[in-house]
Formats: sequence, C-alpha cells, structure tokens
Amino acid sequence: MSMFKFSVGPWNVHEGADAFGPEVRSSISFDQKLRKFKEIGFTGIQFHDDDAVPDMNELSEDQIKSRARELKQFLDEQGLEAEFVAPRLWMDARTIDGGFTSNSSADREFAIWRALRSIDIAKELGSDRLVLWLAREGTLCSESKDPVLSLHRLREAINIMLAYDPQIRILIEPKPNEPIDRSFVPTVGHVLGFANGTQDPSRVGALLESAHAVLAGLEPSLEMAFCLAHGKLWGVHLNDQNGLRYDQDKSFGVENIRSAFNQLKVLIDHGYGSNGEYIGLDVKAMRTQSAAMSYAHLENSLRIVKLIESKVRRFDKDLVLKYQDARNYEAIEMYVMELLLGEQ
Ligand code: 3MF
Ligand code: MG
Repeated sequence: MSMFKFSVGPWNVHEGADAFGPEVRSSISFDQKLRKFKEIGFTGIQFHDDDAVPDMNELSEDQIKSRARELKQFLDEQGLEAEFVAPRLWMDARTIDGGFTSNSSADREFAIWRALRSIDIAKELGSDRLVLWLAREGTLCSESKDPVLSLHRLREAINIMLAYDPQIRILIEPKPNEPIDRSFVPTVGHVLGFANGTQDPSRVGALLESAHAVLAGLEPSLEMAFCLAHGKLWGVHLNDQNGLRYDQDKSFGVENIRSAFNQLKVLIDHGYGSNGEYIGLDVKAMRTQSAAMSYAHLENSLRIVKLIESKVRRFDKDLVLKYQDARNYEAIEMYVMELLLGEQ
C-alpha cells in the first residue's frame, strides 16, 4: 500500500509520433483515458489548459469557464481531481519565439492571456495550482534575446498572474533545454532564486521532473531536497532518463534504480504529500509498443514506485546511523545495494 496519491497527464498516453516519424498507435479519446487512469490507480489529473478546454482560443472567457465547469462535473462523477492546469505555450503560431519572453509584444500578450485563462480553468476545476513549463523561454540563437530583459519580462508576467488571483500558486517546472537550446530558468535553484524577486514569493514554487534534472547534469533526489529544504516542492514528475540525450520520459527507475530509491527516500523522509501534494508521473510509452500497450508504462511506473517505496520503508535507519557514526560508508553502500537487490 502506498502512502501517496498519484497523478498523470492525458499526454502520457499518446500516438507515438516523434521528431523523425509519424503516429504508430490509434488515438484514444480523452474520456476513455480518464476512466482508465482511475482504474489503474490514479486519482489526480494534470491538465494543459486546452486538454481541459479544447479550442479555447476560439472561445470567450465565459465560455471557457463554463466548459471547465462541465469538465469538473465529469471529474466528480469519475472520482477524479484536477492536480494543476498548465498553459500550453509551445504549440501556437504566436509562441514560436516563446511566450512571456517572446520579442513580439503581441505574442507576449497572448501568452499572458493563456496563463490567466489557465488560472480561470484551474479555479473552476477546484485546483489552486498553475504549472509553468517554460518550454520556449530561452534561445535557439544566443543573441536573439536579451537574457536580462527576458527575465524581467518573465517576472512581470508572473506578477500579473499573482495579482489576478490572490489564491493561485505558481509551480515552475524547469528544464535546461529542448525544445530550446538554452533555457533562462534551467533548474529548481534558478526557480527559487527567481521566485524571490516576484511580488509574492510565498506563492511561487517548483515542480521537479526527474528527467529534467538529469538533463541538467544534476541528481534529481538532491534537486528535490533543495526544494524541500525551502518548503517549495509542490509537485514532482517522476520518470527516468538515460543521460544527456533528447528528453526520454522513461518509466520511473528503469535507468537508475538507486537514484529512484533516493528520490522516494527524500520525499518520504521529509513528509512530501502531507500538504496534499501528488506524486505525478510524466512518462512516455516506447514508440515500438502497440495500441494495446498504451498504458503499460504507467502501470509499470506505478508498480515500480510502490516497490521502491516499500524498500524505503524497510530502510534500517538505526543501522545506517551506526555506520554513519563509525564513518563506515562502504558498509552503508553495501547495505543499500543489498536492499535494492533483494538480499536484505
Ligand atoms: C516537457 C514536460 C511537459 C510538462 C507539462 C506540464 C509536456 O518535458 O515535462 O510535458 O510536464 O507541460 O507542465
Ligand atoms: Mg513534466
């Protein structure tokens, strides 16, 4: 039995297109995905704004809210909750150059419009969390944007969001690269520094994705620890990543089981979840898989989280304390390896 509640985004079940090839699996409807998520053990849903309200650019602000209310009713009927809403600021023609840091003022205004509508949708869905994955807030060509001005623009945009709704909390999900070459806010350390310069730092925190930390050359469990030490870890996207490659979103723990163990250990040791935080997954099915296998990576990741969670709970703290006192770190290392290999 897990102590945690789990969340997932509809984009985690997808048709398998990548940068070099088209879809390989048929589409599954949104309602069908949500029902299946519930069946396999998720209670929270992560939404992009237009997952929640398709074609929102065509709708008035009132229409957007009323569509969101209809979705809330469906979620209630299914026994599901909205974990967060995130504006999808990387698909539209107006966000080619980024959203909040675009060089075009009209495009920046559009990005802010989407962020405010995302707040409206979150409120209708009963969530106080807005997630910003700053997909294109950086450069492909270093000299194409003034980095300091860009960060001022980002801060101004976030201040507008904070002022728009006094309850909303903003979770920045940093990623060092992809689709851009270099991000202006690449790690959670940057997020927390940046949060301090906003109008209400107490409402700006972080969502840490394991693979994004690996892409920055950092250890995800320590990135989580950094946020936990500041009371700022408000969301996680557990997954895995084989070193410095394209963003892989592999099932949790399949590349680095010791890191996966330490991620869950730091979360459990420091009470993650006690303020309603979800264990979110952000995993992709391999492109080789058939439509019948569309959910296997999610089921596998959930099972891996639970198996590792039980290892963390069996971790012999007294024994390790003794080894720490004796500075016998080889013994700690071997103890952890035996625990993970089923010999303890
Ligand atoms: C990209 C991501 C994103 C975010 C999502 C919610 C598409 O690497 O991780 O997934 O998680 O936009 O913020
Ligand atoms: Mg993510």
